[in-house]
Amino acid sequence: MKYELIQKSYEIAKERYAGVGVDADKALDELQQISISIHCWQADDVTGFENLGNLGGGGIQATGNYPGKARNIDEIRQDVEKVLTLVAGSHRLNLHAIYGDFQGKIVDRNQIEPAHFAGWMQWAKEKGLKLDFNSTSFGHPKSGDLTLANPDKSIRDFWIEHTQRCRSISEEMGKFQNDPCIMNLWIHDGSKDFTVNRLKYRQILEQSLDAVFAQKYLNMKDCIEAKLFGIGLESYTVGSYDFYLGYGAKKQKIVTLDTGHFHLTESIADKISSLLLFTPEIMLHVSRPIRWDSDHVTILNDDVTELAKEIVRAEALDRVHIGLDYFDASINRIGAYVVGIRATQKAFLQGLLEPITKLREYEENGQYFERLALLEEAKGLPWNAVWDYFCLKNGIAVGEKYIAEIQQYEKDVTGKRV
Ligand code: RNT
Ligand code: ZN
Repeated sequence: MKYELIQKSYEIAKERYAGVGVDADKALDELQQISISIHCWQADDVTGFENLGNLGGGGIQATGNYPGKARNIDEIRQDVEKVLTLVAGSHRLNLHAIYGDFQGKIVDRNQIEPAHFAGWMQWAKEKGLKLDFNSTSFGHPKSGDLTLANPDKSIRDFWIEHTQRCRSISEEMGKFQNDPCIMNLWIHDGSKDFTVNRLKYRQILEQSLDAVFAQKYLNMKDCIEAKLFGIGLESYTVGSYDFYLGYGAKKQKIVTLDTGHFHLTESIADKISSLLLFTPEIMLHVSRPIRWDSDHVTILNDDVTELAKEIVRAEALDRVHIGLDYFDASINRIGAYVVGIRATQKAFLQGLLEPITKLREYEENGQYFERLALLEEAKGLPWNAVWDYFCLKNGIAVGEKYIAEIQQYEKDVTGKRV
C-alpha cells in the first residue's frame, strides 16, 4: 500500500472517529506508550540453557517441531532483535531463570546469581529493552509434583532459595535498568488425583511465600500466578486462583492473570475491575487457550479485545503490566511472536478508540438499546486504518508485509539452524 493512501485513509478514519467523540491522534500517542513484556520462551519452546538435564515435571508442554528454534543465547537475541524490527513501540523482554548465561557450567537453581544475567542486562540496555524475570520451578530433577509446597523440608528449602535468588536477580535488573523488574512467580505444584490434604499444602505454600517475600526490595515487583490445572496435575493445584487472590489481597502482591488459566467460559476481562480495587497492580499473561491451557499464539479475538477495553475503560494502563505467554513450536517462531505482539497492540488500540463517553452516557441514562447499538457499530469503525498509520509512522511493515520479511529471515537465518 502506498504511503499517501495510508495517510489518506487515516485522515478519513480520524474524522469518522471524531464524529463519535474519539480523538484518534490521542489514541495513537497512548498506544505508543504501551510496552509489552515479550516472553523469551517462544524462541526455544521453553527449553532454556541450563546444563542440568531436564527431567520434566511442571505440567506445561510445547508441541510441534518446526525447524529453526533458537539453540543458544545469541540466537534468542538475534531472533528477538528481528521481532523488534517488525513491531512498533518500546518493549520489555521477560526472561526465565533457566535462560541465564551459564557458560557451559552446571549451575543449579539454588546457585544462580545476578552475574549469570549481566550479559542480558547489557544487551537489553543496548537494544532499549527493559527486562522482566521469572523463577523456574519446572523441568528440574527436584521439580516433581511439589516445590514450594513440598512437605519435605530439604526440597522446599531448595525452591525457597531458588526463588529468593530470583528476586535478588530481579532487583539487580531493576536497578540496572532504572525501572522496576517485574518478577513472576508461577509454580506447578499440584496433584494428578484426589487430594485429601488440600489445606496442608496450601498452608505450606503460604509459609514458603512468606519466607520468599521476607526481603523487601525497591527495584523489583513481585507477581504471583495462579492456574486451574497442569498436565499430569489435573485434580488439585495448590496455587489456585482463590489462593493467590487471597494472598495477593492480604499481602499486597500483584496477581498475574494468565488468560489460559481459567475455566474456558470465564471472563478474564471482568476480573480487572475487581483486582484493581484490592491488589496494587495487575500482571497479564496474554495467551490463547484452545480447549485447555494450550498456549496457542495470541490473536485478535473477542477475549483479548474485551480484556484490553476493560483496562482502558478503567483508566488502568499505568497499573496493568501486559505480558505475553504462549509457546507454539509448530510454526515459525518469529512469526508467532510478531502475530501475538501485533494482535495485543491492535486490541489495545481498539480499546483506546472506543467511544466511551457516549457509551457511558447511554448507560447512565438507562438507554440500553442505544448502548448495544453503539457497541455494535464501534466494532466496524475504521480502527485498522489507524493501525496501518501507526505502523507507517513507526517505520515498520504495514499490514501483511511482515510475512515476507519473516520468510526471508527464515531463509537466511532460522532455516539454516539444524
Ligand atoms: C504456566 C504458566 C507460566 C509459564 C511460563 C513459562 O502455565 O502460564 O507462566 O507459561 O512461566
Ligand atoms: Zn503464564
